[in-house]
Amino acid sequence: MKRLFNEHIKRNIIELSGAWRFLLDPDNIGEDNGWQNGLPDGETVIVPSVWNNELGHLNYEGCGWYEKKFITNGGTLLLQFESVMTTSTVWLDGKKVGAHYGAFTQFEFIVNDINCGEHTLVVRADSRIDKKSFPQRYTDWFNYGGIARDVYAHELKGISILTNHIVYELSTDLKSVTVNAELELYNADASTLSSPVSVKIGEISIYSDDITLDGYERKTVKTPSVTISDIDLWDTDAPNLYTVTAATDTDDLIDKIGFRKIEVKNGDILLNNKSIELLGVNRHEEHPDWGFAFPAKLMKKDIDLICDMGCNTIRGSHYPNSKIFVDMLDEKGILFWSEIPMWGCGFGEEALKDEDVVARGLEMHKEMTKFYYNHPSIIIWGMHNEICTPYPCTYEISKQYNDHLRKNGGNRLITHAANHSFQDSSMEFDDIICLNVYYGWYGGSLSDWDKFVADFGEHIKKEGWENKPVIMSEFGAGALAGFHAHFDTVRWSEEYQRDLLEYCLELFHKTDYMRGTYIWQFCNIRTSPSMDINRVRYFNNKGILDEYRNPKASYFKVKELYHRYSGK
Ligand code: ADA
Repeated sequence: MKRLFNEHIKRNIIELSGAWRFLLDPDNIGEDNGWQNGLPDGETVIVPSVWNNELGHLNYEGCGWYEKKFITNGGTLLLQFESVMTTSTVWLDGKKVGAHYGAFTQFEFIVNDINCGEHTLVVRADSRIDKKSFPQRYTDWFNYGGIARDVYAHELKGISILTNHIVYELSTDLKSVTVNAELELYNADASTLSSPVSVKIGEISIYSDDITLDGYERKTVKTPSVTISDIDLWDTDAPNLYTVTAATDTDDLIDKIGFRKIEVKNGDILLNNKSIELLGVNRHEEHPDWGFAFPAKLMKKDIDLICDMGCNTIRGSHYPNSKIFVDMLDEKGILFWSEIPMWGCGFGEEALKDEDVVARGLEMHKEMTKFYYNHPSIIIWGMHNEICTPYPCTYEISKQYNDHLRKNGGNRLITHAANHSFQDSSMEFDDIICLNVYYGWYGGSLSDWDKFVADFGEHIKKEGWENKPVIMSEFGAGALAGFHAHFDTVRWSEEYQRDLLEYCLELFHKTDYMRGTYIWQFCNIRTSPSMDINRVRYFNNKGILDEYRNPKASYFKVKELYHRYSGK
């Protein structure tokens, strides 16, 4: 996995990113013609990448085949894919090893008895959309296809460590922590093996014991709780991280953890017992020249810009972001909202009632909580975005997703981004209520905001939700970079966007029951041709910066206001 640090010292990792042979398959004939044994033809492409950035393939939706030859010492291999868009099927030496659905979460396949020498890995990525797709056709980002994040082959030896979740609870005074590990172990050998297993946090051992597993046995081990005193908290101003090392005699898994407490109390949000106002932006992990195959160097640049604006949080709208990006947030002390790509305006009632579709969302939540569990920066799990909550079936969807996130998501707040503010029974499940509202852009005018804020304040009292802090999770306006005019005349001008954001931020900041804002959006993004609503240039132009990260007038206004609100 591409991280800010090495996840393994003992384990041998073969990085498979780089040159792959590639061949488009618009008629999906590849499997019938044996391409899983190796491509008959093709060009060299560099992975990670999306084919839509290649000349002539901008709007291609369909199958694309990738082939990579690599040499290994053999034994048991764990094939790790950080993101393939969107349906992927994987073969090794012509033998199918597995398939996966979902564009934004990693997946892994374990294969045993591999000979030492050269092998052929083949992947079919399929970006087609149908009635059971997740998200659906109508979605406000571009439907890219390809191997969008990195690929690795791990050589597993003996008793191996697949995941290690550090479960903890801070003391009331936040000076000590009670902690245990939840390890997923796997015996990569055909024969029964025993090994010592240890877990250390920093230099402190929290577990050491022997374990015996049958051949190819997989087992979850929950270690006993121990208490560590005099810990250094993870906070936005002091993001202290601890290195966690889990090891057996033949394998290891290294991660980072930060101890922090996030909670809601009496309508406020508390980080480490201190009230915090969330000053944020919505950000897509997208760039017109890389699509969703977003390079780590640009992630740093985006974070620097977001910090320059005075933000303390980012919403990863609308899908799990690259782990290395979340590592960067852990290191910088930036708070993060992570969610699955349930872009609700595209899900009609038929889709929301389709068990396969709802199950796909639950699987994505399971993958998200499994692979992002230890990141201290993630303080919010988003169940979904703008699903049509007046449909009765959405309550059950929210209940299902909320149950999973509560049981398996660690110390985080749970919410969903709502665009039916006064008709949303799913808010019952939320720790914080989050509203997507666009007065002044999709209808209405700035003066409508004041009445909305007053009415919603009454609504939460009527529903008995006064203890739930409210966040404005989306609001904004489009602006064409370089297009200037006076505010009260011209939509699409930078000044119109700037003044709308100023009006909103000042109103929300002074509203007692509101505890945060996520502006829509950090920068312009390429969007889908299916978006038939005012997407000039086929871009969503509501960025505070343009798609090349050049600032619009709004950038400087947001920077002025967010720094004033935080006093930093
Ligand atoms: C919705 C949606 C965003 C974006 C926004 C817009 O709130 O959640 O992804 O599409 O509207 O720009 O209209």
